[in-house]
Amino acid sequence: MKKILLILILGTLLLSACVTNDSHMAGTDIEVENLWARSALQGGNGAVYMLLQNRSNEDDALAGASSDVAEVVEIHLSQMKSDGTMEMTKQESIALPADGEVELKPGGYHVMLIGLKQDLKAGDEFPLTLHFKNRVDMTLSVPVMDAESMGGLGMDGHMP
Ligand SMILES: [Cu+2]
Repeated sequence: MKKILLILILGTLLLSACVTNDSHMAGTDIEVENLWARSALQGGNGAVYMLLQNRSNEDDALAGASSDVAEVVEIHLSQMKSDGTMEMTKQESIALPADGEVELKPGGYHVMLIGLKQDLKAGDEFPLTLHFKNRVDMTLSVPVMDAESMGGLGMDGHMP
């Protein structure tokens, strides 16, 4: 009888360990580094950049973002066209492969802030929420920096 009880207790412990592990897997294993937004003026557009790292063994995707500082928030990709000009296209999502990373940076992927409701001045921070395909939302505090100090690019705030 004692033996059966022990097995039951062990079984319960193992089960709860698994459940805890699962909820961790689905929630907190995306890491964000090099997060910043370019400084921009109210009424204009801004852009947010970051390094997204998927520390799990499951594929995921950045499926969108939202922020109170802009009328519309979209995921964009900038690409150099064959004629040498930059073209920006809206993306439905950005793939985040298992154990992989993707960098949002000037001249590539970025989160576009369209129709800013306030100035974004160097030194400010503002909240941005990321939406993932397979995970809960993640809200970040984005530091604003002068584009010049981060390597130039862009006079009008819409040049990513
Ligand atoms: Cu853009």
